[in-house]
Amino acid sequence: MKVILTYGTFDLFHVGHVRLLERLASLGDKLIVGLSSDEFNKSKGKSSFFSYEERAEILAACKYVDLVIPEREWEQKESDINKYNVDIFAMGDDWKGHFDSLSSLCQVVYLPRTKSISTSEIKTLIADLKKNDLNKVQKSLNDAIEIIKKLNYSE
Ligand code: C2G
Repeated sequence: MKVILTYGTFDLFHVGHVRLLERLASLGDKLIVGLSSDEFNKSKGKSSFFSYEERAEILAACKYVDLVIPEREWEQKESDINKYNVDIFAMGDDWKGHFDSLSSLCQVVYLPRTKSISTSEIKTLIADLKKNDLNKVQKSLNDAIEIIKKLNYSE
């Protein structure tokens, strides 16, 4: 039984996450995901849209994931690797080099990220959409006010 372990926030679950998990699952027989808790996210300078419970439910529903465990601190990786008899620790390559010290415990693998999608980009796109919509509403209101003014003056 070859066990794979990875960690992440996995907020606003998207194809970048799915494609990573699919590739990780193909490396072995069991894929364990250490999911960042809301508190740990704060220490990473992140605030996720979905709560830990919601993100865990979404991950658990992914066919590539066999077990979801909480990631509460950076230092838990070694004990998790020993506890779950992990053969491969793997992350997207934005983390390349960060976890090489774990290679004394198991194989460490960094896989290419999926380009042109990220949770932060999705959040930015949504914020821009909201801003554009607000501008359109504001313009419609201003146009309506102008029409009302003209109607009042013409009476
Ligand atoms: N990822 C990817 N392609 C993307 C976006 C993310 O392959 N387009 C990968 C990341 O490289 C990471 C995983 O998906 O391996 C989860 O990404 P995040 O949720 O952003 O995780 P992160 O905040 O990097 O947390 O202890 C490790 C940290 O908890 C990792």
